Amino acid sequence: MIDLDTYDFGDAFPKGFLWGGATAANQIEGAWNEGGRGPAVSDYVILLDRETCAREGIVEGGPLNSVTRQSLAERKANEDAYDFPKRRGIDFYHTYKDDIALLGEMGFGVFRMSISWSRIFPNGDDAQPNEEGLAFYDAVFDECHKHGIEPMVTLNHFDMPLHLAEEYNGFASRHVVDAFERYAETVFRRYKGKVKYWMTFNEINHVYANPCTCCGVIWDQPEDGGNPYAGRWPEKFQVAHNQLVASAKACIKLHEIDPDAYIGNMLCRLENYAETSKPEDQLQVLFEDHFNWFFTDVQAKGEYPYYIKRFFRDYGVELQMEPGDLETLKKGTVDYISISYYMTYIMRYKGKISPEPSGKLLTEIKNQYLDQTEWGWPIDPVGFRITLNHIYDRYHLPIFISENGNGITEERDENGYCADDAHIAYMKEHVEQLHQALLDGVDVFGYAWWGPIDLISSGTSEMTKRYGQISVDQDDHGNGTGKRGKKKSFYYYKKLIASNGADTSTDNIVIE
Ligand code: BGP
Repeated sequence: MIDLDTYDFGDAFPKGFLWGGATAANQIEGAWNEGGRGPAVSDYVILLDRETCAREGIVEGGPLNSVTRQSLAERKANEDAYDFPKRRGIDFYHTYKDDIALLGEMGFGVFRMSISWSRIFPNGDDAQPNEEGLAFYDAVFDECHKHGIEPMVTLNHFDMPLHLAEEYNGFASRHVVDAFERYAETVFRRYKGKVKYWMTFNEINHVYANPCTCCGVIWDQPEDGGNPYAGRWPEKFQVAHNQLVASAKACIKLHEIDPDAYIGNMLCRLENYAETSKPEDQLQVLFEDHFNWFFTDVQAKGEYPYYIKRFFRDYGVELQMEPGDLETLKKGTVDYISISYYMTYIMRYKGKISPEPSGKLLTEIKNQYLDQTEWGWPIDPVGFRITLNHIYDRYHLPIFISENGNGITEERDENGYCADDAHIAYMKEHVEQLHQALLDGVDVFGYAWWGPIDLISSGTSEMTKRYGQISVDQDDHGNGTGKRGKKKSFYYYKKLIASNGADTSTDNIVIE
């Protein structure tokens, strides 16, 4: 990782800074029933395009990308009646060579991706791993290295073998912790020397809002049709505990198997502002911060933080621990901190400790000083610098930006080109603030744009919400040639990377 002592604090980023992009298996691979892969929960998640959402009154911020016991049974019984976009992804399983070549052309030094657990163990807990699945990732990693790209691998990015979800309720069960440890050990041994950077669970804090997507927990749909994930704090924190133990076990294993590799956490960082200067609003910010930091506090410091105990008391959380859990958490800490950063939030005092809003994708209170994306996500580059300082101040560990970006709608020409100036503006402003954070002394060693190639949205399974520098000719329903194209942002990011972050100007972009 980067040694900030050698950084000259000039216009460019530190030498060796990792520029790149991030994806997830369930959003790109497709080939859901090929190569010996077993079914995953995400294979039963349906398209929620704008029309459907408007018709059914569905708003972002709820558990969009999940299933309940009832909806899963209904979808399994009537497979033909539904569109399951994550089954097709963008066909990366077959196109990875060309896709990685395009990433290489942009000058990527890092490609964050995830392994599909059910491609390695089709049921999640099989006696033997699936050799075809293991060989696929060998080929992907080799292809990355061919183009000078370091693969960075998330062990679990919103991914759960269906069998483990249906039979064991995902991370609600210790059986799944054991299965995860074996899966992690299998891939660590196989890819030793090929993969230097790992991370355990994507946006682990989403257990608050959506334990299904994040942890493979399938609950019953309440009879009143309400949100199955509202409240239920004792169960959610038990799932979180199991997942934190699983994360720590993976860290311990990697350090045993490959001492030259690094492993990090991955937190959806929610940076909060108080609505007013009222101390109570600021107190709410403190509460919300605690609930967000909680996961990273355990993963980086190796113990439960003091503040969570009050919450456990107030909400009747009594964790079931197994002997050795606390020692495992202590020993299995992460080597670096990784976050996704998309936006900031505004907090108003609610009269009691209440983490309910955390994990929601949209704030209830709009920030009048910020523009928003078409999906209503506030755009806050300065908040990015603030959050990086907060993280470094708290942990003093190297930081990797796992995700940052904006989803937009676009019109492409027949070559797949479009002038996606909104992506460029978002990147420019965030990279400039990231540079400021480096000048502040924050140790950041890499930046991954979310979705450098258009992919299936995590929240709604749309293709319409595009993040990529590389376009994909595919619509929400899977129509299109799948052909890749280069957008204006492709040339912008290429130029930015070539200058190691020094050239963020938008007026000298060369379209080749
Ligand atoms: C993060 C997820 C990603 C990704 C991103 C954008 O929460 O880690 O998987 O998809 O958000 O969200 P969306 O795809 O819903 O626009």
